[in-house]
Amino acid sequence: MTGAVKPAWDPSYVAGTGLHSSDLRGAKKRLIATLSELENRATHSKHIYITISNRNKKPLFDNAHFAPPSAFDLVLLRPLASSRHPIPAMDSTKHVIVGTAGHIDHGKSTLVEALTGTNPDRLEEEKRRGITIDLGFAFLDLEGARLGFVDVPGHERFVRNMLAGVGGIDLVLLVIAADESIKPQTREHFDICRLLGIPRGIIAITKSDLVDADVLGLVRLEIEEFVRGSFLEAAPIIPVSARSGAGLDALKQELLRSAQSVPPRDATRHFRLPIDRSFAMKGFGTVVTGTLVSGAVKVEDEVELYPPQIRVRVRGLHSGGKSVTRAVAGQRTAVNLAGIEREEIERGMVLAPPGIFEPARRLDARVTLLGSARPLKSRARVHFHQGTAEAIAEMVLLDGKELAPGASAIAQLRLEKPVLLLPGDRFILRQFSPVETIGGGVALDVRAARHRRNDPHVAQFLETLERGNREEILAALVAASPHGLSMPQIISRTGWTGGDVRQAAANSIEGKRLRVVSPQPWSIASAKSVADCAAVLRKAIEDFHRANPLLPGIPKQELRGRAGKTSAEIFHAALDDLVKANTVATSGDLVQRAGREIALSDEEARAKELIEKEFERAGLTVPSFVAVLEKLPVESRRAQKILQILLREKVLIKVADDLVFHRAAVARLRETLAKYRKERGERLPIPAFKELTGVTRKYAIPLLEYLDREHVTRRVGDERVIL
Ligand SMILES: Nc1nc2c(ncn2[C@@H]2O[C@H](COP(=O)(O)OP(=O)(O)OP(=O)(O)O)[C@@H](O)[C@H]2O)c(=O)[nH]1
Ligand SMILES: [Mg+2]
Repeated sequence: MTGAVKPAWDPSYVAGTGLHSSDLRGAKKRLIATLSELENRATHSKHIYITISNRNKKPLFDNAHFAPPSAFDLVLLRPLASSRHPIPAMDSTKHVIVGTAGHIDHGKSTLVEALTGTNPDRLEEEKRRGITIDLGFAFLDLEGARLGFVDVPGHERFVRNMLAGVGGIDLVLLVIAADESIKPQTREHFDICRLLGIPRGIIAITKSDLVDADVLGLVRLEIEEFVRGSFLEAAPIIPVSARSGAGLDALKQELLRSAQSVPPRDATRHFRLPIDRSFAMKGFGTVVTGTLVSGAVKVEDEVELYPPQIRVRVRGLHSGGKSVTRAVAGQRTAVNLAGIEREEIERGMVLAPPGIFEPARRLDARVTLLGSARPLKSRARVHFHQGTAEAIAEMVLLDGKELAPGASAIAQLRLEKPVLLLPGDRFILRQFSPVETIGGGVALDVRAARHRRNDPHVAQFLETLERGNREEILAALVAASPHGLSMPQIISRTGWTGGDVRQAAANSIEGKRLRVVSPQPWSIASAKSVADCAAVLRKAIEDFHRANPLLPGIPKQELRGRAGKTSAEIFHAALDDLVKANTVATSGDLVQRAGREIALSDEEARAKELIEKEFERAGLTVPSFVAVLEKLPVESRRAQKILQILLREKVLIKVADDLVFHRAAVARLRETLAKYRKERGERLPIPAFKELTGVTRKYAIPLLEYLDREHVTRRVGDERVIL
C-alpha cells in the first residue's frame, strides 16, 4: 500500500511529502491504514478527504488561513494511483460546476454527501456546530460528466462565503426543505443567482421524509410561484430525502441532463482562477484552490497573482481528486505554486496570465437594485463582491441622485482596494449596514475615468460598451483614446484575446475608420486622430517655412514638439501619410513642404556666392566671419542663415565654433597630409603641421582636433600620427 499512498501532486514529490519526519511517523502509519481500508471500498471515481493529525493533535497540514486554528487540515489525497485503478482520461470528460444554494439547515451539505459520498463540511467547527461555515467541495462522476460541487453555507452571517463560491458555477442546485419551505436565505441566495446571471438550475425539495404528500404538493406550489418569471421557471423540482434515499436517482438524472446542456467552456480564453482557499502543505509549499472560470493552465506555466502582481510558477495541478498536467475552465482546480508564501495569498486574489491585466479600482457598471431593497442614494457605501473577492465601494450614479428599488442605472463603483475583474463580469452589492444583498450588476469599463455628471458622451460610450458588438466596442474605445491603443492596452481593458482584437478591428481597418499606426506592438488609432495630427503637422511645417524662409526644413524632433500631445505612433503615421501624399518631403532629419526650394532673393543669392568665394580664396587662412559679413549686401541675420545653408549643403565645413573652412581647402589639406605621410612618414609634430599648412597656432590646434575627429590624424603625446 505504501506505493499507493501518493500525494495529491506530481508523483515525483512522493519523497517530499513530509510524512517521513519523525514527529509525523504515527500519522503516517494511521494514514496508510486509513487509505488501505478506503481503497478496499472505493472505486476509481471516488476521491477522499482525509483529516490528518499527529498524536498530539498537532495539525500536519495547516490551513488555518480559512479555518479556525483548532481545526485539522484536510488534504485531498489521490488514493488510488495504483495501476489496478486506472484513472480515466480527463479530456473526454465534461466538467460542470454545481453550486448549492438555500436556507440554513435545509439539507444542502447532507444532499451533497448523499450524492457524492463526500461530506463537504471539512472544518472541525462545522462538524461540531452542524452547520456549514465556509465553502465545501465534492465530486460526482456521471456518464462522461464530472460534476464538481461547491457547497455553500446557508447561515445569513456567512453569505459572503456563499458569494465566494457561487461565482464560477454552471448550474445551481437550489435546496428547499419540505418542512420549512421558502425562508430568508432561500430568497437571498436565489436573488444572488439571478443577479449573477446563473443560467440554469435544479430545485431539490429536501427532507421529503418529514412531510406528507399534501404538504409536499403545497411546497411545490409555493416554489413554482416563487421562481415564476425567473431563470428557474422551467427548472425541474425534485423531492428528495437524504435519509431514505428517495428521489436521489431522479435528481442525479436531472443533474446529468442539465450538465449535458451546459455549453462547453472555451479553453482558449485568458486563464482566470479566482482563489477561494489557500494553504501550506508540507513538502509542497503553497497551494491555492478555486473554480477555473476561464481558459486553461498547465504545469510549469508562469502565472501572475493579482492584484499584488506577483509572478509565480505552477509546480503542480490537481483537479477532481487527481494530479493533472493541465486544467481547463469548468474544473475545480488546486494549484501548487512555487515562488510564494501562503501568507501572501488571500481569498479574492486571482491567478491569471502574467503581465496582461491590471487590477481595477474604479469601474463603470450597470447596477440593478432588488425590488425588495431600500432606495440607494448616489455616493452610498456598499459591499462589492465579485468572483471570490470583496471590497467596500462607493457607488456614484452617473445620472440622478437615487436608485429606486427594482430599477437599474449606470454607476461608477470606486473600490477601496483593487480587484481584478473584466468587462462582462457580474458582481453583487450588499448594503453597508445591516449587511444584506441589495443588488448587483455587470462591469462595463474596468478602467473608468472620473466623469462629469450628466455627460452625454459618457452615457453614449457606456451604452456602446454595454450593448455593442466587439467591433463597435473597439471603435468606441479607440475614439475615446486620442493617443491610440496598443494591443496590450486593449487586452487589459477588455479581456479579449489577441485574435478577438484583430478580428474586431479588421472591418474598421479595411473601411479606413481605424488605422494600424504601429506593427510592433500592434497599435491602432482612429483614422480621425491620424488625420487631425496630419493637419496640425502641415500647419506647423508651413509656419516654420514662413518664419524661417532660408532654412530648408524643420527638424523632426521640433515638429514632434509642435504636434501637441499626440502619441509617437500617431505622429509617425501622420507624417508618413503626408509624405506618401507628396505633401511634405523629408531629407535626413528635416521635414519640409514637398517641392520647396529655398527661394533666395537676388541679393541673398549674391551674398551666398560672395561668402563661398571669400572662403574658397582664403584656403586655410580663413577670414573671420565678421569680416566677411561686413562686405555683404544683406544684413547680418540673413547672412547667418545663408551661412547655415552653406554649412548644410556642406560647401563650408565648421571646424570649431568660430572657424569655418571651404570644403576645397579641407580636401586639399587631406591630400597634403597623405603626401606628407608617403614622403616623410606618419609622425607629424605640430610645428611641421604649421609649416606644411602655413596656419598660425590659433588655427592649427582646432584644425588638428577636427582632423582627429575625422580620423585623418590621431594624437600621440604632443604629436600627431597621420592615419
Ligand atoms: N429527516 C431528514 N433530515 C435531513 C435530511 N437532509 C438533511 N437533514 C438534516 O438536516 C440538518 C441540516 O442539514 P445540513 O445538510 O447540514 O443543512 P445545510 O443546508 O447544509 O445547512 P447549512 O450549510 O448550515 O446552511 C441535519 O441535521 C441533517 O441531518 C433529510 O433528507 N431528511
Ligand atoms: Mg451545509
